[in-house]
Amino acid sequence: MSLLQSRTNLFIGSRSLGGAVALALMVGVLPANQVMAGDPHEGHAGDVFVGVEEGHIVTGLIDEDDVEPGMRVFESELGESGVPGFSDEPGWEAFPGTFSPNARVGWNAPAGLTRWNGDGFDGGLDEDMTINYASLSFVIGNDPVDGFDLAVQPDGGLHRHIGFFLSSGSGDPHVGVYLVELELYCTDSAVESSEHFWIVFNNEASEDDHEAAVEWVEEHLAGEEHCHGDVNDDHVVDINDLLAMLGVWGPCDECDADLDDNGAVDIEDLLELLADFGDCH
Ligand SMILES: [Ca+2]
Ligand SMILES: [Ca+2]
Repeated sequence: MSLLQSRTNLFIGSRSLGGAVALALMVGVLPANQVMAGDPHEGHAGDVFVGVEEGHIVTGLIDEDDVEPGMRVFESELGESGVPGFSDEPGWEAFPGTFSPNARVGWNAPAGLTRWNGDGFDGGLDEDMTINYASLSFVIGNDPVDGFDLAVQPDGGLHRHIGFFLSSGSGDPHVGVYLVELELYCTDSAVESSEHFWIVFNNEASEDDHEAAVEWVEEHLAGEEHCHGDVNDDHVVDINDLLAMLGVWGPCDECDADLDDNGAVDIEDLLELLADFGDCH
């Protein structure tokens, strides 16, 4: 589906204020970050860290004031801002001095859009993901596509929120978890593109489905070892996870500490936690 068709479908479907805002975003009337509430200098947690190491762009996760390096799987909730199918999260942040001041940094999609089927991801969808910033946009359908680039700040840093908008050529997009594969490139020939990385978008499916899809991507695409023993999800298995597990010992419905999902927190889960003890991703 072409962008023009997307816009037309969107226009026809825009009965709400949300739709009108989405339309304004699509046609570039409003920069995405102007629509979002809040101070753009706050709330960077959850943004994608963009750095350069040994001549390559690398990604990480901005976590409060810290950077978790090497992360290649990110999460986003479509519709969270009130506009169905839309999100401008995660944002993108490079610290001052990362790039030369005249450089531009951009996004390509080396794979088509896919959707979680409970056991992997299916392509060949009716849905498209439109990615835009002001008047720039590209559409991820069933095939790889080149995107657009933005100028870095005069200090060589970057902080932008680009828009992601899920639409369908045949009515409303399906509820589900959608996978977008991206790479970052730089117009400075001394800086090579990033490895591929992924954003796992939840379009009104359950948190459990979203989480399962994220874990699958981490294990099967990003090659990360997932720590089941990391009960509190802080990327280390330690005494806090053990205490959290002991605190819910016994029969337990959908507990994080029920590592093997058998409806009870018991010795099997404890052994699995102990086997994972230490740092992990
Ligand atoms: Ca932990
Ligand atoms: Ca169990």
